[in-house]
This record gives sequence, structure tokens and C-alpha cells, in this order.
Amino acid sequence: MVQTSPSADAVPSLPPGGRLLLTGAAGTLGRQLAPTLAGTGRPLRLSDLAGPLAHMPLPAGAEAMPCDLADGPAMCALMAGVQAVVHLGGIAVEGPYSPILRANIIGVYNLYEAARRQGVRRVVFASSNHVTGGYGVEDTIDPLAPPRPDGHYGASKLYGEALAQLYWQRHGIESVCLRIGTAEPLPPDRRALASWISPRDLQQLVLCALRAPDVGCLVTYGCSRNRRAWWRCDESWARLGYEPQDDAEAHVDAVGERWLPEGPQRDLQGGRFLAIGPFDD
Ligand code: NAI
Ligand code: 15L
Repeated sequence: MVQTSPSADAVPSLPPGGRLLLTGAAGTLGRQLAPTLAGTGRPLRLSDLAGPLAHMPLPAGAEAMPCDLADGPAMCALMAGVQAVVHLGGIAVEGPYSPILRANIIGVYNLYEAARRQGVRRVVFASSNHVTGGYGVEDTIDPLAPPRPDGHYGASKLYGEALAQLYWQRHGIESVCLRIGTAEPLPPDRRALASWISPRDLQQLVLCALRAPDVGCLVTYGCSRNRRAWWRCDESWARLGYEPQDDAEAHVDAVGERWLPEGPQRDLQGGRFLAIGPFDD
């Protein structure tokens, strides 16, 4: 199936003015979303570690500014003149704690502190379904269900969500925390029949998270309209104006019998991450 980007006309305009910043711009989702954000017509700053950033194609008009999330003063400089941030940067998988601490915990602290100092108004935070990966695949939950991280990566995203709430309550910085499911071109396995988000749905969701009015601090899941979805998000999606177009079920034949191995990986929502670790670092 050919999937197209939502055009700038397909979603209502973002609030006028203001530069956007995309962190993690050189990563898998960053490369996908950079052209979408450039399409809004707003000034766009792209950031990542210097090495990966140097190797990514820049959309017309975008500026590149390398920055390590763990470097507080550099983060503060990165956020100067920014109105809203899409924060994708960091470690994106379960693994040893030290890199997660550096990029996801110190990094997200630096992000919100810099946002406070520089007067940034909104953060769209790429959280993860692994905040609740400890629920069973028979469970259906909504964004208010008590967290059950499936590892240190999921726990680091939960910390980011906590900062989102703190900086909304204390400093009036709005956040939309997107607990993204499996963001891939097509569902890779049986688990993803529940967790998949298609590229065009992800693009729409991020634009909605940037433009919806009065979000305060909102947490929701990022998946397509999958009939097997574990997450009930009608209310939060309606607040954002997100109307997913795809359903993983359309790919059920192509997925075939690609099951995860028996045990916690198959029984719990977090899937493969349940089989990673512990680490002795
Ligand atoms: P990725 O690993 O491809 O991209 C992450 C980017 O962050 C990389 O380009 C990396 O260089 C950068 N980064 C890492 N440490 C950094 C640091 N200290 N300073 C500055 N930049 C640093 O990951 P992907 O798949 O593009 O995911 C993007 C975001 O979305 C991540 O935060 C991930 O946790 C989240 N997410 C992704 C999902 C997916 O299915 N791809 C699902 C759920 C959440
Ligand atoms: C995530 O949070 C990861 O960043 C991504 O690599 C996938 O593993 C995804 O979750 C998932 O749960 O499929």
C-alpha cells in the first residue's frame, strides 16, 4: 500500500509563528517526520548528535544544530527562539542503564529545563508503549491505567512523562506525551497487529499534537485504528483531533504466523523488550 504524507492542507494550521525544533532528527522517525514538519511552513531546527546529523538530508529551509542531550548549557542554546519541540532524541530500546540515564533521564531533564529558561510553549514527547509494557496482551487499558514499565527504557519514558506534568503544573509548559507503539512501514509481527502505527498516522498524530489547543499535559498512545489495539484512546485522540486512517488488520495475511517466542515476550504487551536484560553495568 502506498502511504502519502498528510499535506499541509489536510490538517488545520498550527498556531501562527514560532520556530519548531525536532530532536533525534537523524533517527528513523526523525528522518520521516522532518519533511512533515518542514511542510508546515514554520522555521524548523533539526538536532541530533553531530555524527548522525551530518549525514542526514536537510529539508529545504531547515537549519541543523548538533547537540548532545546530556549537555545542559548546549541544550539551552539549542532551544533559543523555539516555540515548540518534537522530542524524539534518546535511546530508543531496552538496554544497559548508563546510556539510558544519560540520554533519556538527564537528557529529558535538560530538555525541560532549557524549555523553561527559553520560554518554549509546548513539547511533543516521544514516550513509548513500554511505559505499560508489563500489562498482558489480554488487557485493554487507557492512558490513565497505572504504569507498568517493562524495563529501564520504559521507566525512563515514565520519568519524562512525570517531568511533562511537573513543567505544566509549575511552569505552564504544555506537553503531549505520545506512547508510540510500533512505528514501522508495515506491522512486522503478530504483536504489531495491536501496536502498529503507520507512517501517515504517525505524521498526522504529531501534527495534531503540535496544533491542538489547550492540551495542558496530555498522555495518549500512538497507534493506528487497529481492531486488536490494547489501548483505548477515544477521549485523548478526540482532544487532539487525531483520526487514524489505517488498521494493522489489513496486513494480517502478510504477517502470517510471525509470533514472538512463547513466554513473557508473547504474553505481555512489551514483547521482545521483556527478554532483554538484566545488565550488570
Ligand atoms: P532512533 O534510535 O532511530 O533515533 C533516536 C535518535 O536520538 C538517534 O538519531 C540518536 O542519534 C539520537 N540520540 C541518542 N542519544 C542522543 C543524545 N545523547 N543526544 C542527542 N541525540 C541523541 O529511534 P526512533 O525509532 O527514531 O525513535 C524516536 C523516538 O521515538 C525515541 O525517543 C523512541 O524512544 C520513541 N519511540 C519510537 C518507537 C518506534 O517504533 N520507532 C516506538 C515508541 C517510541
Ligand atoms: C519502542 O519504544 C521502540 O523505540 C521501538 O524500537 C519498538 O520496539 C517499539 O517500541 C515497539 O514496542 O514495537
